[in-house]
Amino acid sequence: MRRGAGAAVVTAALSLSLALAFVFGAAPASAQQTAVIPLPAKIVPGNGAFAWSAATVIQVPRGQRDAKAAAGYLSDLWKRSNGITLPVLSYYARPAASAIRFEQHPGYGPEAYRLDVAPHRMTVSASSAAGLFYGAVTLWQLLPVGRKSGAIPAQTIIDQPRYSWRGLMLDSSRHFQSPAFVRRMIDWMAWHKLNILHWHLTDDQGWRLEIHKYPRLTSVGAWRIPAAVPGAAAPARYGGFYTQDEVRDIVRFAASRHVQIVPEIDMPGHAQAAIAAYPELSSLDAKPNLPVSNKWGVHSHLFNLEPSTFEFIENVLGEVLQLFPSHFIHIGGDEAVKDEWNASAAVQARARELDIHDAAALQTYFTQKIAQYLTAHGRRTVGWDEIMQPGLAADAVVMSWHGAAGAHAAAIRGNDSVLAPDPALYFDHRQSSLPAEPPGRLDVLSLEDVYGFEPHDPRLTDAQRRHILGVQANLWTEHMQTEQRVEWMALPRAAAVAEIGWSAQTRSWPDFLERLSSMSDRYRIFDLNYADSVYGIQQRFTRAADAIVVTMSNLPELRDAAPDAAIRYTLDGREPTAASALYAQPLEVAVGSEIRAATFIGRAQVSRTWNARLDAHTGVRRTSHELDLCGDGVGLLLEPRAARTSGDAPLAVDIMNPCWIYRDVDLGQGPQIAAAVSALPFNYELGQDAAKIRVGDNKTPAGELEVRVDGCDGRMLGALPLPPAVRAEIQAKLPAYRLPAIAGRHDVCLRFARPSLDPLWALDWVEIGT
Ligand code: TNX
Repeated sequence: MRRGAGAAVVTAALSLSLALAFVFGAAPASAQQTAVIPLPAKIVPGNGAFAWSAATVIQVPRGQRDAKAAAGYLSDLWKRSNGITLPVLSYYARPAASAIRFEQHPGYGPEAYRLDVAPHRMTVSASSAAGLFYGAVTLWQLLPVGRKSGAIPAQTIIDQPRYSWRGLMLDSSRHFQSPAFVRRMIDWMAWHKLNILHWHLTDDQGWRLEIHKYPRLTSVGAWRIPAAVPGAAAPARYGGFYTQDEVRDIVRFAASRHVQIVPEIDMPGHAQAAIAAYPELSSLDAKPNLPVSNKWGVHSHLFNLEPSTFEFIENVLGEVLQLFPSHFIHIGGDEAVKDEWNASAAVQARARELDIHDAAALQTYFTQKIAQYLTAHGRRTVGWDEIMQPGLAADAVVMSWHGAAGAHAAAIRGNDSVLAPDPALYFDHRQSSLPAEPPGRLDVLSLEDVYGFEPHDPRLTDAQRRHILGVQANLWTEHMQTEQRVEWMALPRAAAVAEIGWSAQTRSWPDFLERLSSMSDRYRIFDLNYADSVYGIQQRFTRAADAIVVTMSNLPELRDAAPDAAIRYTLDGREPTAASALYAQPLEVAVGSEIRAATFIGRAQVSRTWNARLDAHTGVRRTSHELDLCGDGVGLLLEPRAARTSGDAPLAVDIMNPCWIYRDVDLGQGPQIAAAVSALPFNYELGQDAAKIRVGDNKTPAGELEVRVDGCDGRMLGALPLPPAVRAEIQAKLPAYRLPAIAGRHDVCLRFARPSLDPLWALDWVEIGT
């Protein structure tokens, strides 16, 4: 498997490679005092320090199983991060000069704990197993990783979470992750004190949970043929599912990490994979023979309302309840467009029988029936905010994704709710505008943006506010083809969610960023493919006579928080170090040079190394990342199937309007234009919106790349005909073309005129030169 965005990014113009191994110095001293994420509620400094080494022992009172479990967890983490095994001993076994104690006492809140660090002794006290566990997590974070001994400043930490729901949603339908990956995710969630894994197991593109009673759900529903451009050979089938044994194993592991898994079986929409397996579930009167979908977006297929379908769903949920002991069961409810229900004679007949007069009320009926089943089995229903309709059961939980409004409306009407708003906590957005980001939604959701999300709405009364259970970020995986990419999209943004969900309302971005450096050490030790975007380097190249001018900068969110962050670089092919040249102003370098750069804070390298070889194309050739998009329809970062001359960076494209602007080009000499393009499958369900996409305005059979000035409907300077899509799957370089000379500098618009929606064309790079 390819490494996601940590992979090499190679362009003809530049070869960018993110070195996977990089040397880091120590984190700043102040951050090491209490570099805990999420920030504890209260820290009281003490006198002296606790000295620890391989001679330190962990002690638990005899018979306290929860204390022993937390102690064992700490010992295990410590072994993994520092390579030393601290024995877990019974309390009074032997006096120790350096002892860590876990003690269970009454009087603490459900997840609360207290940690006393004193010379010779550290003590974790809590009432619950979770509290003891979180005490262990905090204690572990006080230890710098990789060391064999050290001292922790004396202090008392008194801590408890702000919210009881601190979640991440993992979409295993759009792309499948291995059981090992899911366990690994639960493992790192635990050391962020994240306690809910909402597991999105079914959707139009795949049913991922083995159900014994309905084997076709996985033998058929777990597999799809991925989309390809028209005429291309069909790709190999894609899919996978979790066996019930695997699920039980994951659930057991999650319990040991105090993570509750909330499974989601989406209904009545997002049901195409199930309907592909069992067409009788469909709302179409003529039962369809549907494939498992290979498209993204909102699909039209809904479950019908026959008693046999409810029986099917209840049988499925019966097995789900056996597997998942969670209080909460998520039944989706989102994006159920009612066209099929409105068009179906059978559904309409049912509606008349039930005396229900509109389709929205039918969904309410649907939700209520399922919620009653879950209530009868002692569980609470969770659904996306579309379930919030009159008559919703009082104990149902509303998960708000249409911004935060749904959660607040739910709280006002007395339903518990979870904030999982789009876009604020939607981790399918890229986290910076740097070309190193993997595919995803184009709008940037930076670490700082996530950190700045505030769940509290001051308009709520105290009683209403208690209905806000917490926060959750969602990892929708349409564009996360690999596990490494899921990790990149999740980390470190999950650390910000942890802090929003656990810590008090006051937050400081510079302080968080400082503490994150210690967390990043942990990510590295555990070999997690976390994003270092916040420390990334923006580069720009321009031509100056025979030389290339290289301009570099850190992102504003880093400059504001860490004014001492600096870019260091080399031009001799060596790795940059804390002693390398400090970047202070644009560099003029010769064609053929190689530049390597990284961000440093003090002596510590905080970004991966970025590297580019500058050649004749540098500063002339621009990739889709260096151009502007013409509009803001649905911006995505997409990855064509084939290798390209611009390397692996995904292409920035607005699927509603594949059109780019190259700003400020000198057209005085009638320059040559050359471009490389890629054909992508157009696999989006857009409903009515598809009609808004301009197609059919092509003049040659496969369409052309139009070159215009004075706006995208302005004067046409030329049109580069496209090859058949199948060839462009391997990237097509369009023949060079000389533009007419027009005086002055112009914004050049590049847009695709095409015969049909599929394929979608994307501009890989364009070069306008003499
Ligand atoms: C909307 S959020 C969806 C998902 C998509 C997501 C992409 C929600 C309840 N539905 O099906 O994956 O947007 O960002």
